[in-house]
Amino acid sequence: MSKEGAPTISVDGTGMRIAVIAAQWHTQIMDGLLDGSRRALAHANVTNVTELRVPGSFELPVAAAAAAHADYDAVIALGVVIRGDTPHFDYVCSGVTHGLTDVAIQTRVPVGFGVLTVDTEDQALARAGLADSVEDKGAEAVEAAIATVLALRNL
Ligand code: DLZ
Repeated sequence: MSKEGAPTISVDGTGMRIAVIAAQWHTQIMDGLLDGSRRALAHANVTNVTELRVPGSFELPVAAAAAAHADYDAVIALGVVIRGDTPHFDYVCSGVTHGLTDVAIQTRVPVGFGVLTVDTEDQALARAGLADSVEDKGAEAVEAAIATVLALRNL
């Protein structure tokens, strides 16, 4: 998946209460994703933000579920999973992807999917919102979640 075809999303999240759940593996990349999410939240005028750290990406869904049940308007999930030599990568990616999807559907609280699932560290660095990155997936996850909160209000 590349940035080709991605929309330009401009959102106003004034008054929203948002939880950012971030894993801790791959520190430099995670710091980039977190900073990107903070920039996007500030840009969208969101001041009521709770940041929560969990050990790995596999733990993101349970924390996202707890946040969704704690009356947050949206949850942003941030993580980095880099392929290794064993099938573990596939299980973690599957668990976090299906888990976060379930949380959003079951609770109807939008979940921004800022989890990088990549083959190499370089691919993750390119998407981490760092000075040399070409993409900012932490910010994109925030923008998508806020846009979805606003969209659901029209139903
Ligand atoms: C075990 C593991 C491995 C091998 N790789 C990653 C990774 O690249 N990114 C990540 O966020 N977490 C990884 N983990 C940890 C799992 O997500 C989880 O924290 C552990 O399996 C404990 O439940």
